[in-house]
Amino acid sequence: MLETIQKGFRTAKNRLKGYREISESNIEDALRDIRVSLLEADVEFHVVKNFLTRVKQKAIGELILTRVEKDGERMEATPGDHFIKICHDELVELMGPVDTEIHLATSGMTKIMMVGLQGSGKTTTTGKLASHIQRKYNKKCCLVAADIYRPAAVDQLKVLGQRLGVPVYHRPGATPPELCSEAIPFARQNNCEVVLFDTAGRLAIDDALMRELESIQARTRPENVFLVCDAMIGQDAVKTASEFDRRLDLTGVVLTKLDGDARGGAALSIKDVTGKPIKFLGMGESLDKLEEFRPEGLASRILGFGDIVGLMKDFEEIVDEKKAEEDAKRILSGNFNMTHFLEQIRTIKKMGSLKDLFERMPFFGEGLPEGINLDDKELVRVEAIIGSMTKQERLRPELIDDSRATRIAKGCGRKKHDVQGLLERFKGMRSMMGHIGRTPGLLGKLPGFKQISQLKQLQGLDFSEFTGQQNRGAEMVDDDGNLLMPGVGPGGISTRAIHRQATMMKRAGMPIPPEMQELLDSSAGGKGKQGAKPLLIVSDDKKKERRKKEKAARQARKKNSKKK
Ligand SMILES: Nc1nc2c(ncn2[C@@H]2O[C@H](COP(=O)(O)OP(=O)(O)OP(=O)(O)O)[C@@H](O)[C@H]2O)c(=O)[nH]1
Ligand SMILES: [Mg+2]
Repeated sequence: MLETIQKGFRTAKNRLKGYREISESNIEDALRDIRVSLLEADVEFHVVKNFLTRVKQKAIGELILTRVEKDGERMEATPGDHFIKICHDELVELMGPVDTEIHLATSGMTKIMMVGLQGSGKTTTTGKLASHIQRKYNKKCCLVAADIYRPAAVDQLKVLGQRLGVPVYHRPGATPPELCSEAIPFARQNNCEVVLFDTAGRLAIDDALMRELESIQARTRPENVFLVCDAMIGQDAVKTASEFDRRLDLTGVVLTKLDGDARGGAALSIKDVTGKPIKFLGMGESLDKLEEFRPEGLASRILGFGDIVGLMKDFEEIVDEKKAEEDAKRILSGNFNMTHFLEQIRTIKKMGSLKDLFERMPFFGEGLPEGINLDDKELVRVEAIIGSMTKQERLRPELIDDSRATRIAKGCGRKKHDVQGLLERFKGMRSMMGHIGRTPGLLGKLPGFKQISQLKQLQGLDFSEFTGQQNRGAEMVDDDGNLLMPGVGPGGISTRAIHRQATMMKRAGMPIPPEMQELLDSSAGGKGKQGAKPLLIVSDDKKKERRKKEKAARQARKKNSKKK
């Protein structure tokens, strides 16, 4: 999503390359790129105009700090960076502030009314929202099937209710306003604290149905009236929102189908035009694909800096913090086996698709490199391989020799070299983690675990330096399309990767563990050079070579001793 807008900002930033300051003349081209991309993305014209005026005002003539010292490290910012920061702040201002709370009734039942055009995603969102409320507020929900016009509508909601394990109210023959008010005592009897009304859709705004909604509102006095809007309809979404708001005084908007090829214009205009906040984003058809709307997050995504905050939230919700810390300790002690690895994979799987996950990381701000296929099936494959290992093999992967690898491969329907490839990657990762982990105090600073918020500090740094992914994306997958860990490939851990790690850690104010320093010292001179010598050689070729040499040496020794 949002590719059009992203491209505009990227081009604009590039236009400012090479300039030492932002001036009236050099900013014009950049602003034009943004204007075109915003209009193409269907952002409302006045919104675009005002946005650009504000950006321009802030950007010109402001003193730009290009160099700062932080913790002894010198950091540089270009006028392009500065410009993007201004755009980011303005985007946040345009879409914010954050307002994702559900208004809860001070006493008694909390009522939520869902309204919107036909097919916008009301019913699906009703289900998603119930699931969200049960998780976040720990309140039991009840759904009300108040769409009596579309034949399958009631069944659709009942299926959702069943899947969520929540009661669904409907009485054939009743009118929608009757259904909604009757549902309140029904919900109470079922020990529910929140009731959600799924109303009928309309093709266009029509008066009869609008009056029906007004009548439901008058009879039930809902604390929340949410308009569900399909983001794909662009500017029309904004018009619809204005009209619904005029009649029903909306609490907020849920934008759906932002996972599709929506151009994202609605997200930027709705708040500005209607004054009503976007509360949630629908990011897919399944029940877990609802995100709380955070302008910061969307602004970062639009600008291509990834959505670190969103990622952190996902981690926090899914990963049990205490357990994560234990995991981290174990991983970092190098005392990490295949069973733990499998658990990690399952956690990642719970967080959604790999592609989703990666797209939200800052390293891939400019989109995933072409040709990279982040295949979720890869996780399934890895799971299957580990699944056909014996318990002992999982605990001590070093036991897996050639014949065991053949057996495991048969068991999961993969090739022997798949099994071996996985083992190599696993070992590489384990030894790397072991090296890093032997320094106390470092633990919480590694991303992915308890203090993942540390990542935030790294925002704005050049991550490509750390991951080495820029223009080198192809290294992320091997010949068989397997996903590789950055810096730790089947060829071992590369010198460059260690140097990148060290640079990142220094910048983040982390101490460099002695083991790592040792590695760095021993590779001095190799830094950054093309074809630098890998430090830990684990590739098959090299291993063979080494074994050959060792064998030759052994034989020579034998010969010598025989001679004696
Ligand atoms: N990709 C994607 N599809 C969605 C999303 N939300 C809903 N859908 C799909 O959109 C279609 C319509 O969704 P519904 O929830 O039935 O829409 P509705 O507004 O209740 O439709 P009516 O009751 O007919 O007015 C379904 O196929 C949903 O699976 C979303 O966030 N992303
Ligand atoms: Mg519906």
